Amino acid sequence: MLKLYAIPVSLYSAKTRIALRYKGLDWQELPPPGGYGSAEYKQIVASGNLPALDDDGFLIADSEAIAEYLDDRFPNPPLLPGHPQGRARMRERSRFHDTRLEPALRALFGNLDPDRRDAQLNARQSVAITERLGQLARLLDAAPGLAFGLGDCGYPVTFAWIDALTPRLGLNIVWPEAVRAYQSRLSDEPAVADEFATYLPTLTGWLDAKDG
Ligand SMILES: N[C@@H](CCC(=O)N[C@@H](CS)C(=O)NCC(=O)O)C(=O)O
Repeated sequence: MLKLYAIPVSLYSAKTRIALRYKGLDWQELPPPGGYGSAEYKQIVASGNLPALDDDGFLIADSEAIAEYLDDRFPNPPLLPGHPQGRARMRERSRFHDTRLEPALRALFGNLDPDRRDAQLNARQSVAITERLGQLARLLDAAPGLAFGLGDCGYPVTFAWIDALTPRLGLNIVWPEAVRAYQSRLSDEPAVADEFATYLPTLTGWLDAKDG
């Protein structure tokens, strides 16, 4: 059986679970021995980060590499369209998530500790996230009608984090209508709904515990 090194609240672990669920695959989830970033886990995964997939001894890290591997290994249902431009658009969408939108959210993680909240960081990242959401609206507009795929697996999770942090940190984020509509379409996708049935309560509980 596939093994996934992951932890429940990890954003990229949830992205990967959405890809696994979309493919209808079963997997066994394992916490990283010693915790992520630990010397023990780095014996298994050089970079020490999550998620990582073990397919019968073949070990691969990075959610994007994992999703593309799963698509090659288990082609149906596909995570990438058949035509070159559709495939390129899906990859563009996915990389925009991983390298642009999610890092703008992640910059706020230092503010999760209520004793160390930096109001200027909240204001700066509200602007940065708003700008990225505006750019995403343009990307979506350039690629209408793509079926659910690789490029969509990370967004529902990052959107959920932005929504959860907005009242907690007092963020001021402007959501383009097209991005809210995209979020709503994604939440109707069964792989996303299945993941969210456990992920959203986990995320809320984790953030509540941080808030004390
Ligand atoms: N680009 C990587 C990012 C993965 C990532 O940042 N994972 C976080 C958990 S959500 C992590 O392992 N952080 C600890 C670290 O990077 O050492 C991917 O897509 O898998």
